Amino acid sequence: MTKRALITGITGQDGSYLTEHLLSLGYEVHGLVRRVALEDPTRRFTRIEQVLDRVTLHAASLESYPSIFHLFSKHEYDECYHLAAQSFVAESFLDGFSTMNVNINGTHYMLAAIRELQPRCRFYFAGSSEMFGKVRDVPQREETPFHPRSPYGISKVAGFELTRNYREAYGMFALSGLLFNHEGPRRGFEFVTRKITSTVARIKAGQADELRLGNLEARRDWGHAKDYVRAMHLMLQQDEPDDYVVATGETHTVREFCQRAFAEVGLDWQQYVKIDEQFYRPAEVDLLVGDPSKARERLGWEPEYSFEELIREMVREDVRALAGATGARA
Ligand code: NAP
Ligand code: G4F
Repeated sequence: MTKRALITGITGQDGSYLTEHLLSLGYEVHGLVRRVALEDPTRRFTRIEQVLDRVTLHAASLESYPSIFHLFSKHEYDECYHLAAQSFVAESFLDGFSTMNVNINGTHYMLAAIRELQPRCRFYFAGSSEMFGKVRDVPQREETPFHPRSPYGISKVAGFELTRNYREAYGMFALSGLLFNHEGPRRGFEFVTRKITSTVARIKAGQADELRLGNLEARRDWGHAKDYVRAMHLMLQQDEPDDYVVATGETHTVREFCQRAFAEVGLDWQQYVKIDEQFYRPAEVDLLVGDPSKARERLGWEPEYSFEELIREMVREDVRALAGATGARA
């Protein structure tokens, strides 16, 4: 029988890759979108334009329980992937209140509506390595205590605890993926990897002459989003609900990402990167590196992309997109 999945955050990086993955597996895919997005499809659906004729979109507000309740009264879902969130850490320092509102209450509304209307629907919560924050173990594992360093990280700890509590209290198949940073050519331009690769492309094309960044010493465990959405799906196929770290097990500095991205187009990063205090955060997460042993052993999950391949693809796609936009030859 065809499975039906609901994805919140379908217009985002992960939502778009997950949609393609589930469609390739024969799923019927539905997505929750904001009403404003439905009114402005050419700008808001850029990541899912290639699958628009194969998905069903529903306008709903994550800030309203009645809206979410109504969504679950229209169709039965086998699986729900709750990816929608204010996902930019730096923004959460500027507006912690709206980050908390959407990320915590939105998750609670989803869980409460599923419990009320479709308790057999399997629920995935998009947890984050930001929950480990000021890390207590290296590498970070499922058992590593949380010490979030931003309103975003705090909101994800709350979402994780809500999800666990619905699982324990009401027997729901509800779990969290503790996903480390994952990127790709569809990454938002505000995140450091895409900021770097898109600016590298503009510098190479003569459209920019510098790249302004904050902390170059921060270390992240960067994987490819295409690999990580496969893990989300695998988690919901297990016999029992459980939480999983998804990571590559490698860590690199922002400096190293810069160096490699500029080298892809034959440039020396040191000639272009300038440090700008405005991009430092009030509290930084200095080091993230995950231990994906549990995902590897129980889900049979392995990442296919290396760090080098990730950077190569991102730079290549940004160079190509720019050449297409300007009519220049690639
Ligand atoms: P993203 O590209 O920023 O996408 C976020 C999605 O959430 C978009 O579809 C956005 O819709 C939607 N959204 C935001 N606020 C909303 C609201 N108030 N109402 C309805 N929808 C709203 O994020 P991503 O990288 O795909 O990440 C997906 C999830 O995984 C997020 O929960 C993120 O926190 C979490 N996560 C990401 C990473 C990572 O490295 N990428 C790692 C760990 C966890 P619009 O298009 O309308 O703005
Ligand atoms: O790319 P970032 O903004 O990602 P961050 O903060 O690690 O968060 C991402 O990954 C999380 C998983 O760990 C997700 F949960 C979250 O939703 C998001 O997807 O910043 C990465 C690092 C930080 O240490 C930051 O201080 O890069 C450093 N950085 C240095 N200069 C910069 C910049 N980050 C940004 N965005 N812009 C800069 O100019």
